[in-house]
Amino acid sequence: MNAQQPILVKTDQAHLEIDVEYAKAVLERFSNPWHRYLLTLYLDATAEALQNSIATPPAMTGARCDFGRGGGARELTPDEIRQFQICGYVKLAGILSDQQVDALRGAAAAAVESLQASPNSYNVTTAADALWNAAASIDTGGSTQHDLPALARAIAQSDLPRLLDEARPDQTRGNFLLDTGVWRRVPGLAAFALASQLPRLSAELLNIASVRFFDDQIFIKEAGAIDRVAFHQDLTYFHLDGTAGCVFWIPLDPVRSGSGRMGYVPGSHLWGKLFKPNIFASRLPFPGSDGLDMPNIDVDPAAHGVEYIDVEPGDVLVHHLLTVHGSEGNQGGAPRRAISLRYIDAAMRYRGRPGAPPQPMHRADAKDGDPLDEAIHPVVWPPAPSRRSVS
Ligand SMILES: O=C(O)CCC(=O)C(=O)O
Repeated sequence: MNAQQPILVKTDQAHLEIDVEYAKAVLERFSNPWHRYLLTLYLDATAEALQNSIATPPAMTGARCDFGRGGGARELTPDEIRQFQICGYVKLAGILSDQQVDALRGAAAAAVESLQASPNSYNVTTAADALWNAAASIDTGGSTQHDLPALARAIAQSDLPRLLDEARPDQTRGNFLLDTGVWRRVPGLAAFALASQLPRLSAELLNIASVRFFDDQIFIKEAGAIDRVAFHQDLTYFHLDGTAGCVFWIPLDPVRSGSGRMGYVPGSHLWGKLFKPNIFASRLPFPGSDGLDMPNIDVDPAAHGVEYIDVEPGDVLVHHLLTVHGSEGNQGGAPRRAISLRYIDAAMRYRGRPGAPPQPMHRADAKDGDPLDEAIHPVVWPPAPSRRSVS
C-alpha cells in the first residue's frame, strides 16, 4: 500500500475514497483495541489495508454497524435548532430510522441482560425501598458508584419525600433500572453513539466545531415502575468545566401521560444558575454537593411551566446540559425503555464537583483542568475527511 495515496474502496453503493494518513493518525489516538475497532466503523474503514492493521478484539467479532457516518433518517430543521437554543430542549420527531430503533432495542436488551456485570447499575426502586426504610439492609448489588449508606444517613436526616406517582390498583409494581457507561460493554450501543448522525446533530444544535462523546445512561422503567425522577440539571453531575453539551434522550417505546414522560422547564438553560445534583428518587441533594437548591418543581410542575412531551420510537428529545428536567413514573402496563447519550464540546476539560457522585468515566486521578481521556471520551465530530469519489 502506498501510504501517501488515498485508497479507493469498493462498497455496495459507490467507491469511497479514504485519506489513509488521516485515518491512521486518528486511529493512533486510540490505544484501546475496542475503540480502535469502533473507530474503523466510524471512518467507514472498509478498506482491507486499514482493517489488516487493526486487531479486532474477540468480544467484538462480527459486530458491525450500518448506521452510516453522519447519516440518518432526516436533517434538522432551522426551527428545531432555534427551539433547542431558545428553550433548551427540542423534540426531533422521526429523526431515527426503524433500523436504528431496532438496533437500539437490541442494545438495551443486551444491557439489561448484563446489568449485574456493571459496577454502575442500580435498581433504583429496590434501593429507594431500602433507603427509606431505615431498618432495611441495603443491597448494593455489587455496584460501587454510589455510597448508599451515606445516602441512607442523609435521607434519615431530611424531610424531603421520595417521589412516587400513584400506583394503579390493577398494576403490579415494577422496577426502575439504571446503568451508566453501557457503551463500553455493549458494542451495538457504542457503534451507534460513535457512528450515527448524533455527533453531527450535536455540532449543529450547539453550534460547535468539534464534538466529544461523553457517556451514556439507560433508564428502564418497567411496567408499574412509578418512581419519578426529581427535577435536576445534568451538568452538575458530570465533573466538567464548560457548559456546551447536550443529551439525546431516546425512547424505545411510545411514552404518554402516565407512562414516564420527560418534562422540561423552558429556558432554564439560560438562567445562569447551577443547582446541586440530587439523588433522583427525591429532591434531596447529594451530601456536600455544590450549587443552589433546586426549586420545588416536583410539587407543582405546571406552576413552573414544565412541558411534558409525548414521544414515539424514532423520535428523540434533546436537552442542553443546563436545562432543568425530570420524568414521570410509569403507571402503565408496558415498559418504558430509554437510552440517554451525552455529547460535549471537544474542548471541555475535567473539573471536579465536590459531593457529586463519582462518574465511572473519569480517571480516578483526574485533576481540574486535565483534558478528558481520549480513549473514554472519543472525539466523534468532525469525521475524517473521506469523501465519495466518482464511481
Ligand atoms: O429517563 C428518565 O426517566 C430520566 C432521564 C434523565 O433525567 C436524563 O436523561 O437526563
